[in-house]
Amino acid sequence: MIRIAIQSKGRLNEDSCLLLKDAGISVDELKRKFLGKASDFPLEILYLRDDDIPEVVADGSADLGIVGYNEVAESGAEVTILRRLGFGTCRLSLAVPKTDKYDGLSYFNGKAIATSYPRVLRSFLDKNGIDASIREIRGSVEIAPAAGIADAIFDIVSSGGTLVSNGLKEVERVLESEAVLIAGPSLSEDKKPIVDNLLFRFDSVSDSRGKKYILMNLPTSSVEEAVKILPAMRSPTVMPLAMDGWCSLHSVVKESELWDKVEALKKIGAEGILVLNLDKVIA
Ligand code: PRT
Ligand code: ZN
Repeated sequence: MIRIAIQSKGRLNEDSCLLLKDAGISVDELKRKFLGKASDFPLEILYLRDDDIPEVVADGSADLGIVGYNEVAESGAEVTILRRLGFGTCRLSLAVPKTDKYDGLSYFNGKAIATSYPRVLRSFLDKNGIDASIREIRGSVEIAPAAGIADAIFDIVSSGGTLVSNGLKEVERVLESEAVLIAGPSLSEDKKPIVDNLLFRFDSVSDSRGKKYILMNLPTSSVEEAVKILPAMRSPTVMPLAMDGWCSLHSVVKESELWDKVEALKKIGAEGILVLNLDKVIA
């Protein structure tokens, strides 16, 4: 049995639960309180505030955790990043009142910066030789300049909408973040195969995300061209059709490239193109 800590509510909860579900792990939602148990995998789920996850994993109370990289960096906890998970993307940035003239990092010398991420900010300022004071505040950091609490802020930015609506502008991107899967410094031998199995499942899920299965009929004479358009895991699968001179071609494409590829394939004679959802890619 292994234990994974995930956010109990908040921005990462839904995607963390979806990742487990897509990996074929069912958790009884009704029993979801503090500690849940998967019915079909040797896994316990510990639901916590995100701030607590790095420490709990570092001290071995949980074997794994799913948390924003920003929290890992701020905690300084001794954990290993096993995977970047591709959701919860955001950045930690410095922002200043939009009417201020900003001409580089020296702007911050002698200024007060409000943040919930003092450790990451301190290390960035020290590295750049900037002498600024840090006002640690929890929540609503973006109102600090207007409220006269600080001159600037250092906070999470995603779309940037919050900064704009508070009369601020982003001037330095300091740390890029996304949800990460973390592990503690020591994992007992009996738990390793379970973690490996879980990683294998997570990798299959992330390989299939954003991809589509595509199949079509194609004149045999166009196969060579089609292979150039559709480089699949090895190469597309080509199967003969009953009609002479035609074949059926199957492949996997990134959703973001789908329409460009479809257009190119139509130009070389592809017909009856079917695009299907891809459930899993098993390496
Ligand atoms: O209760 P708990 O302590 O568990 O949750 P929390 O309130 O501390 O964190 P939560 O749920 O807000 O965020 C969890 C994680 O999601 C963060 O640690 C980040 O890794 C990630 N994440 C991704 C974000 C955002 N995007 C985000 N936009 N966390 C916060 N925000 C905030 C941001 O601070 C800003 O004030 O959302 C606001 C809107 O952002 P804009 O730029 O889109 O306007
Ligand atoms: Zn939090």
